Amino acid sequence: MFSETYESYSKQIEEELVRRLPAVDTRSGILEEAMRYSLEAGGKRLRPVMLLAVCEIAGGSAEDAMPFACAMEYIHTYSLIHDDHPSMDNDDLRRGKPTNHKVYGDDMAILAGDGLLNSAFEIMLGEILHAGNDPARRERCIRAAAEIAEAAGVRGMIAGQASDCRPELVQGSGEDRLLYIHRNKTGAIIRASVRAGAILGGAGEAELEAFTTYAENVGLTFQIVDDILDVIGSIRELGKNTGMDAERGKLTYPAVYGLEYSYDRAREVTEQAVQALEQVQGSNTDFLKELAQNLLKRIS
Ligand code: GRG
Repeated sequence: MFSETYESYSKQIEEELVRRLPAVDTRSGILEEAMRYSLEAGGKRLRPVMLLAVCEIAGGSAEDAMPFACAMEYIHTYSLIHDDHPSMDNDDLRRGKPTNHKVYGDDMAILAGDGLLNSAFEIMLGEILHAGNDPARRERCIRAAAEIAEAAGVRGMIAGQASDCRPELVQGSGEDRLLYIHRNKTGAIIRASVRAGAILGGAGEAELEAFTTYAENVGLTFQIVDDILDVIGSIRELGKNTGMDAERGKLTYPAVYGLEYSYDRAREVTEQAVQALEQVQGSNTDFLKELAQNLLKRIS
């Protein structure tokens, strides 16, 4: 049941992702090709799936939330293109294919990332404009867009990436420093996906809090699992090179605490995510619980 529901959401997203992309000036055709290349290269679509699912659980419709789900995937895909760029991680494989700059060149890869990021804001602002005669929906769309903007920005993912590039400059000690990077680089947009979905679905304050705790724990599990997979996974499974974190001296759970503690921590944090959903009353949250537990399956 979980897999069918996940596939049904991701199929809807696949159908909409390119269709909703703002039209690129035809004289800049190569730009559109580069944007579509990474967008259509696959990927789990985890963030938009969570956004749509939470919106429905909170009482909204997936259709109304779709522009925000697409915006979230545009932002995530842009971040991967820039992260892979020679000026950052310099990776040649992503989603099982050559990275964007390997195919289109450094210049076009930067612009394809920029184009996707900007498209996210165009699509969300378009939705706010269209909600003109429905003040309640307009308000929800503005709040959702603000959540996403903050999480993708300099108090979220961009700050996290900056710290990941210069881990030696992050203040604090032990798990604090790790958490700071993980919370921002990976956690922020997972948290925003869930919160935006909840807001669009009309969740009340208590529900929103519960979804937020869930999302923060899922975000952390996701990153710990990603850290572990970089040590134990294979290129075939992951569609990207492995063993790179250690080579680049990245601050990761296995690097700081070893694999055993990392596994324990991932299980503990998943349990906290599942527990948080007990506070969401009157709706079936099984899909979200299974989604959290499924992340662990990647390392079991
Ligand atoms: C360039 C501003 C900027 C940010 C980059 C996302 C990110 C920040 C860096 C990616 C580096 C990385 C491998 C982080 C680990 C977690 C992560 C985000 C993995 C990729 O996400 P998945 O597994 O990918 O959801 P798919 O391909 O399934 O969408």
